[in-house]
Amino acid sequence: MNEVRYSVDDAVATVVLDRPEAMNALRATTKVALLEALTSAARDDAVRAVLLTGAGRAFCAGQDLAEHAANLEAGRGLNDTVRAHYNPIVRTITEMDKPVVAAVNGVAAGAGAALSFACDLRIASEKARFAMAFSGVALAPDSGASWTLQRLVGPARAAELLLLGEPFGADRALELGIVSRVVPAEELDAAARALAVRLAQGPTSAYAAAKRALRFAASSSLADALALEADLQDACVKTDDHVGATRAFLDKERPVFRGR
Ligand code: T3D
Repeated sequence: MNEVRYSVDDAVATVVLDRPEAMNALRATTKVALLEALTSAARDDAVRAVLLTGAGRAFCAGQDLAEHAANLEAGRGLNDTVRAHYNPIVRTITEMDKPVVAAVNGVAAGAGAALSFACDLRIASEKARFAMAFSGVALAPDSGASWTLQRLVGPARAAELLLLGEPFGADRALELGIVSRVVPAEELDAAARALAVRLAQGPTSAYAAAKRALRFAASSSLADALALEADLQDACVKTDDHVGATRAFLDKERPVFRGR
């Protein structure tokens, strides 16, 4: 049973949620496999960008509610799921030193939507739909949705989306700034892959620094953010990519980034 497919090509790790018969809903085995795949991508120096998508007509329908109901009936501690699975998955995506692209091919609901929000960039098929389904099943937002969504759309809209839970389509997601691009369904794979390959050919250390700076600045003072930027810049100016790109600019050539 392979609920998550993982492959590496052109320095891009592709992670595919693969339970199309259940809209790629996340049961425990799926979440374990997803964390394993993301951890492999984070640790592999040959990987310079990650692409996350879903098989079939869904991106991810969030928590598997059939398994969840069985757990409720068995009286098992539910918070284990959030702490043991969702939190490490989201932290692995946000804290890895390489860009992560979500190719949102279909419906993204609850924790599935939150997974896409944790990624650095989102590109959507015109068939994508988002549903902050947590309140519909009387649950609090998890998987970082309370943190990521308000940074994407602002606190007022995040409150509206999370409290009312009304689904919205790709065009609305584009208007809200949740996705950066919407493409016809048949073009999504190629467009998302091209974006991931472009990132994989970019200045990996500078991308890592940008991710760290953005994450830190989200909850720090300007003074602290300036201090971290200075430290990160100290590290970036020492990279071969920076030295080479500066030389290339002066020589009127295209830079080649090797990710070191
Ligand atoms: O402690 C904890 O674990 C809490 C953590 C919670 C995190 C969360 O993610 S809470 C939110 C959980 N997700 C939802 O509430 C979404 C439930 N699903 C839906 O609302 C709809 O299915 C969709 C909007 C996603 C898609 O609608 P539609 O009409 O396109 O498809 P459908 O017919 O509803 O679903 C197709 C099949 O997928 C269906 O199975 P069947 O009848 O063909 O055998 C459906 O049951 C299954 N499916 C969809 N979502 C889930 C699911 N099965 C299990 N869990 C799901 N989340």
